[in-house]
Amino acid sequence: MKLPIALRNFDGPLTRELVREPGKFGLGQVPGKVAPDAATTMVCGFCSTGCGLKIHLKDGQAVNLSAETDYPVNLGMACPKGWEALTPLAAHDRATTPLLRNEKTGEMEPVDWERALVLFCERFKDIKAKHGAESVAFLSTGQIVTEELALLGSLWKFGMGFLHCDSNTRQCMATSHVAYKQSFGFDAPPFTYADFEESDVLVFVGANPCIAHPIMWQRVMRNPHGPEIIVVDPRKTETAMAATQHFALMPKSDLTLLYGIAHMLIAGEKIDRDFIAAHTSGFAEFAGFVMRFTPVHVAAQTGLTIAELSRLAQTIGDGKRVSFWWTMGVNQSHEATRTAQAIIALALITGNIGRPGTGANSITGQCNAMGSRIFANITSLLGGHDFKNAEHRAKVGRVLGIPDEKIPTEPSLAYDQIVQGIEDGKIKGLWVIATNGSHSWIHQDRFNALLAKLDFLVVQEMYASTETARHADLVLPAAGWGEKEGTLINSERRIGLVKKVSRAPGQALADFHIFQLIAHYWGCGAMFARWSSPEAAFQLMKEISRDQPCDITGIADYAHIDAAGGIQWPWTSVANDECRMTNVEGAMPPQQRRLFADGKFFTPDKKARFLFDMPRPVAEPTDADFPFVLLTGRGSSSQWHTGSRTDKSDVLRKLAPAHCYVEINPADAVRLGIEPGSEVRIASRRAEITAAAFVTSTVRAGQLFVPMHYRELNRLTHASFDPHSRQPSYKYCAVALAAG
Ligand SMILES: Nc1nc2c(c(=O)[nH]1)N[C@H]1C(S)=C(S)[C@@H](COP(=O)(O)OP(=O)(O)OC[C@H]3O[C@@H](n4cnc5c(=O)[nH]c(N)nc54)[C@H](O)[C@@H]3O)O[C@H]1N2
Ligand SMILES: Nc1nc2c(c(=O)[nH]1)N[C@H]1C(S)=C(S)[C@@H](COP(=O)(O)OP(=O)(O)OC[C@H]3O[C@@H](n4cnc5c(=O)[nH]c(N)nc54)[C@H](O)[C@@H]3O)O[C@H]1N2
Ligand code: SF4
Ligand SMILES: [Mo]
Repeated sequence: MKLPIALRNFDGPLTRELVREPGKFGLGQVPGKVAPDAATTMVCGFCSTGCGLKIHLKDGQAVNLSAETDYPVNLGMACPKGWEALTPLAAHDRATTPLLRNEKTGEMEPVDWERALVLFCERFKDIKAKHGAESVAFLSTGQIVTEELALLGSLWKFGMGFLHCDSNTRQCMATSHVAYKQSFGFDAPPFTYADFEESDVLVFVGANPCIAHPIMWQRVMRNPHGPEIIVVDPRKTETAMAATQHFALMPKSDLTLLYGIAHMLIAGEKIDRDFIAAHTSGFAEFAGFVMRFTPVHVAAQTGLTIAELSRLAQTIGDGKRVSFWWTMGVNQSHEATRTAQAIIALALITGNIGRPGTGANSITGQCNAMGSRIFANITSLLGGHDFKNAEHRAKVGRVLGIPDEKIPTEPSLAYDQIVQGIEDGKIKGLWVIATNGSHSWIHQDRFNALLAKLDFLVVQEMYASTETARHADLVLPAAGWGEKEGTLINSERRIGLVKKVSRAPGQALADFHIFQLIAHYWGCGAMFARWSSPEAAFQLMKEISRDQPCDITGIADYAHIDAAGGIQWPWTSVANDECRMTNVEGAMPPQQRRLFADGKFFTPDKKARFLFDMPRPVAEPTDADFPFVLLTGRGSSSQWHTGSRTDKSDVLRKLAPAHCYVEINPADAVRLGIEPGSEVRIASRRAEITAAAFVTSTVRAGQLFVPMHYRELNRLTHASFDPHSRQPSYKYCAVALAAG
C-alpha cells in the first residue's frame, strides 16, 4: 500500500517505513529549533495550569527538567508532577508495539502496524456495514494536543463517516462549557492568572487548588492585597485551612446557597445596577426568582447559620475586586450547570467581570481540556462552531477543502449515552484514546461489564497495562507528552507548546501519526492531505477560528507561541469587533489579557444572561441502609487521576498512600468502633470495597471522602448526570460504612 505524498513528507520521511520500523523515527520533529545540548521550554502535560518546564537536553534527548522562570504562568515554580514529568516516559510497561488479542488463547500478542491498521479498518468497516454509522463510537481525552484532537474528530466524522464520540472532558468540563455558552454566548472563561493576584476577595466554590492546582494557589499566595479567601466546600480541605473563611455547606446545597446570597445582595442593594442595566438581560426575572431563597430557608438547606450567610454576602458585597472560582465540586453535580450559572449571576449582579481581579472563573482540569472544548469536533464543530448552522459547516468545509455535506448536522451522543448505547446493543465498536474509563467512569462495574459486550474494542494508550487496555481487542501504542509536538490550551486560554524532546519507545507513534495512518488505511487519506504535520494542522485551526470569539489568526506559527511564552486567545490578525483585541499577525501580545473589559458578551444582544431553576433533590439520597454521603475528588498533588502516569514515579508514589483510604469523622469512627488505620468496608447499592480508615475532622459526621486515584472507588458511585451538560455527578452517592 503506497502512502500519499503528504504522509511521505512529515517533518522527514514518513513513508511505509513508519509502519514497518517506527523506532527509526527519532527526534527532530521540531526541526532546527533546539540545539542538541541546549535547554528548551515547553508546557507541562498534566494539569490545566499549563506551567512552563525547561527541558535539559543531551544529544537532543531530554535528561532532566526544571521549572521555567520566564514563563508567565508559573514564574519558576512547579508542583511534584511537573518535576517528575519525564519519569513516566521511561516506564517498563509502555506499550511498544501494537497488541492483538488471540481469540483462542485470550492473550495479547504483538503484531506489526500494518496488520494492526488493516484490522482496525476491517473490523470497524464491517460493523459499520452491518449496523450503520451510529454503531461505532470513540472516547477520547483532554490530554492530547489540540492538533491531534482536531484531526481525530475530523477524521472520525468527515473521513470515516461516523457520528458518535465523546471525551473525558465530559467527566470534567462539560458543565463549564454549557454554562458559559448559555450565559455568555460562547465557551469563554474570562480570566487571566494575574487575577489571582489582583483580587481583594477570592471565592472558591467546590475547588481545592492547594491539591489540584498548586501553582495557581501559589499565585493566590503572591496576592499583595491581603485578600479575603473564601472556600465553599463540605470538607475542610487544605485550601479551606489556608483560607480566611470556610463555609462547610451540606453537600449539593450550593445552588440554594448561591441563590440565597444573590437574594441578600439584592435585598441589601449591594449590587451594581449600572452594570446590570448595560450588560445583562433578564435581571428582573432572576431577582424575582431568588426572593424566595430567604436566609431562614437557605440556612436550613445548607446547614450554615444565618450569621455565616450574612458574612459571606457582606464580604462579597463589600469587595471591590471579587473573583469567583469553581471546579469539580460544582461541575460534578446533578444540577451542575445551573450552579455554575448561579456563580456567574453573582459576578454579574455585583459587576465583578471584565476588570482586574474579578470574574466568574471556571478552573479547568486537564492540560488540554480547553483545546478539547473548542477543537475536538465533538459537541461543537471545530473552532467552537455549531454543527446545526449551515454557514458554519460551509466555512469549516471551505478551510478544510472538504464538501460540507460530509459534515454532520447534529452533535454526537454524550459519554453516558454511548455507554447506554452499548447496553442497548446499538453501539458495537469502541475506540478509546488517552483515557482510562475502566477506572474513571461512574458506576465502574457496569461500564466494565459493557466493554465485554462490544464486538471490537481498540485502546490507544501509552501503557498496555491500564484497566481499560486490559479489556482491549487491539492496543495501539502511543507516544506521550514530550515525545511529540503540538499545542495545549490552559485554563486562562493560553496556547502553549509541547515539543518532542524524547524518543518514543519501540514502535509507539504520536497519536497524530496514528490518525494519519488510519486515514490512509481507511481510504480517506486524500481528504487529510492538508494535515501534513501538527503545525500544518495548527494553521488549519487558526483559519477555522477566524471571526470566532477564539480567533487566533494573529498567531503566526509555533515559533511565535514559543517566543511569546504562550498566547491567550483571542489574538486576531485584523480589527475584529467580536474579539476586540486587534493585532497584526506575528506581533507580541500583552502577557495577561482578560475578556469582557468592554462589557460586551458573545450573545446576539451582547448581554450576559441569567439562567436559573429550582434546586432539585439528589439522585440517591441517604437512608437508613446507606446513611453516609460519599464525596470524591483529588487526594494529593502527586497523584494524577487513574495513576497510569504518576504511579510510574518512585518519588510521586512515596508522596501519597499506596492503597485506598477513606476520610472518616472521629465521631463516626467512635460510634462504629473504627480504629485509625484499620480496614473498613464501604458499601453502596452497587458494590462493596475495603479501604484504610483515615480518621480526621476534615470531613463532617455523616460524610466520607475517598480520592479518585484508587481504582475501586468508582465501583461505588451512582450514575446520575446533570441534565444540561450530561456531566456525571461523581460527588454524591449514598453508602454504608462498617469496621472491616
Ligand atoms: N494532583 C492532581 N491535580 C489535578 C488532578 C489530579 O488528578 N491530581 N486532576 C485535574 C483535573 S482533570 C481536574 S478536573 C481538577 C479538579 O480540581 P478540583 O475540582 O479542585 O478537585 P476535586 O478534589 O475533584 O474537587 C474539589 C472539591 O469539591 C468538593 N465538593 C464535593 N462535593 C461538593 C459540593 O456539593 N459542594 C461544594 N462546594 N464542594 C464539593 C470536594 O470536597 C473537593 O474538595 O484537578 C486537576 N488537577
Ligand atoms: N469518583 C470520581 N471519579 C472521577 C473524578 C472524580 O472527581 N471522582 N474526576 C473525573 C475527572 S474530572 C476526570 S478528568 C477523569 C479522568 O479520567 P481518565 O481520563 O480516565 O484518567 P487518566 O488517568 O488521566 O487517563 C488518561 C490515560 O491516557 C493515557 N495517555 C496519556 N498521554 C497520552 C497520549 O499522549 N496519548 C495516548 N494515546 N494516551 C495517553 C494515560 O496513560 C492514561 O491511561 O476522571 C473522572 N473520574
Ligand atoms: S501545577 Fe499542573 S501544570 Fe504546573 S507543574 Fe503541576 S501538574 Fe504541571
Ligand atoms: Mo478533570
